[in-house]
Amino acid sequence: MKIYFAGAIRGGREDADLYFQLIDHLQHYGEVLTEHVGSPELSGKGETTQSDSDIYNRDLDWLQSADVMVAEVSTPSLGVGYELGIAEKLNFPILCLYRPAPGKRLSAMISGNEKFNCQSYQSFAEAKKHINNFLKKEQEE
Ligand code: 6K6
Repeated sequence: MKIYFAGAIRGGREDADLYFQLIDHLQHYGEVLTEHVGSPELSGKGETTQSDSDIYNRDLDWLQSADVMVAEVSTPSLGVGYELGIAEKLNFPILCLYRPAPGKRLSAMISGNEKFNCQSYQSFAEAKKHINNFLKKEQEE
């Protein structure tokens, strides 16, 4: 199974450690195409030797080859929102993980979309349960 993991980069790296752990768990189910999203070395500037246009084209190719998408959407990110919109049109299963926080609400464009399986969680263990439920179902199909 090819898994596209989406998480904030220029949107903010506050959850980078969590992305790393989620990706590690996802790798039990298949190939995570976007392993770099959890990289601890990657700053919020998303600095790289690659041009933005190379990053965009490579990520779109990966998105088109993916079987499922898992997005961590607690940190608002234009890139993740864009990827979710494309993934919806590609019509594959999408899990959105969200950690509620005081004074913050998930965008209605994500929580209000029936095509997105949105699940809230408080702990890493709870996030893993949502991933297991989602991917075990996909493996059966
Ligand atoms: C080099 C090494 C790691 O990251 C880089 C450079 N930047 C990016 N590389 C790959 N994918 C990226 C990069 N910047 C954004 N993206 C994609 O957009 C990822 O797939 C993320 O899910 C999403 C993050 O968007 P922003 O708007 O928060 O940056």
